Amino acid sequence: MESAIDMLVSQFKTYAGSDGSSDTLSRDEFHRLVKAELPNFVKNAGDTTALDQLMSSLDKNNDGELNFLEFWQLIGHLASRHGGFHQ
Ligand SMILES: [Ca+2]
Ligand SMILES: [Ca+2]
Repeated sequence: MESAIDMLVSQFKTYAGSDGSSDTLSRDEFHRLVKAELPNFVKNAGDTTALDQLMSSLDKNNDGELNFLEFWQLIGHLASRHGGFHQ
């Protein structure tokens, strides 16, 4: 489990670091991450509008960026659904 967390953090940082602020995902960084790393788990991963809506729903402090904890909610939801747990 620790190695899985290491990988998530490392991939988050890789995508988040494309621009000046490496702690958060911008809209473009989020789109790139989902399309490359979560193409099957995220419904409509190729749909720009759907990804914008998904990002807004995760962006709890409405600053237009996703910090790690905001992003983590998505991983939790996807993992839960993938595992067949009740949501
Ligand atoms: Ca960034
Ligand atoms: Ca945010």
